[in-house]
Amino acid sequence: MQYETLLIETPAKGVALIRLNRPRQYNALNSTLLVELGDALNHFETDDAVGAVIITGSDKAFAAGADIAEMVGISGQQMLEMVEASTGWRALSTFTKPTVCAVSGMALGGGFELALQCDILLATKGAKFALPEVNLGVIPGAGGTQRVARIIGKSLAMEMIMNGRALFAEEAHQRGIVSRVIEPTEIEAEAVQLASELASRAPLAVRAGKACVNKAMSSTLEEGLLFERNAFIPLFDTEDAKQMMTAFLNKSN
Ligand code: CO8
Repeated sequence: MQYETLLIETPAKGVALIRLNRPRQYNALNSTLLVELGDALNHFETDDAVGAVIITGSDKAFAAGADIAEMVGISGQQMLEMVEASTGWRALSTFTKPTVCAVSGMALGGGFELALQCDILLATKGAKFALPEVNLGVIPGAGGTQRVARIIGKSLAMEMIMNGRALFAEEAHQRGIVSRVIEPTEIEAEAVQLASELASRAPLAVRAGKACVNKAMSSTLEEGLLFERNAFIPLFDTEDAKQMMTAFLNKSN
C-alpha cells in the first residue's frame, strides 16, 4: 500500500503499522492524510491477515494537530464539508479490531484526539499531550472535549480545553490517558509485542471486549450491562470458546 502521507509496515505476523509521515509539518493531519488513514483502516478491517493495528508517528511528534494551513480563513460550512470528507475519523471510530497508539513527542489538538480514538495508548517519557485549539480561537472538534472529560474528569479537562494546559507522559499515565510510559528506544518494540499478543487472541472475543469498553465510555451503566450481556452470550457459540475451554480442561493450552 503506497500513500503520500502514511507509511505502512508489517512488523510482525498479524500486525499492521501505520506511520504518520509528514515530518516537515510535525505530522499535522491534512485532508490527504485523513483520507489515506480511512483507506488504510478500511483495508485492514477486511484483511483477515491483520489482527491488530499500530498507529504511530516519528520520534519528535505523533501529530501536531489538524493542518492549520487548511483551516485558516475557512467558514463553518467549509469546515463541515472538510470534516465529512475526512474519512479517517469515521474509519477509526468504527474499526472493530484492536488499535495500539504509540506516541513519541507531541500529540496536540487533533493529534491527541486521534490517539484518544485508539484502544490502548502507549507514550514515551517525554511525550506531551495538549488541546491548544483555544489558542486558535476554536475548540477540539474530533471528540477531544468529550473523551478527555470522561477519562480525566471535569476540572483538569477544563484546564486543558479552556486554557491549553498540557499533560506530560507521567501525568497522562496517572490520569488514565496512557496505559504505559516507556523509554523512547523501546516504545515501538513494546507496541509491536502488545499488538502481536492482541492479534494472536480469539478475534471475536477481542472485538467484543473492545466494543463493550467503548460502550462503557458512552452509556449509562444499565445500557452498558445490557450491551455486555448481548456481546457475551453469542461468544459461547464460537469455535474458539469451545476449543479454548476444552483445551484448558485438558491442560493442552
Ligand atoms: N498545522 C500546520 N502546520 C504545522 C502545524 C499544524 N498543526 N504544526 C506545525 N506546523 C508546521 C509549522 O507551520 C512549520 O512549518 P514551516 O517550517 O513551513 O514554517 C513546521 O511545522 C515546524 O513548526 P514550528 O516552526 O512551529 O516548530 P516548533 O518546533 O517551533 O514548534 C509546535 C512545534 C509546538 C508543534 C508548533 O508548530 C505548534 O504549536 N503547532 C500548532 C499546534 C496546534 O495548535 N495544534 C492544534 C491545531 S487545531 C486542531 O487540531 C483542531 C482539530 C480539529 C479536528 C476536527 C476534525 C473532525
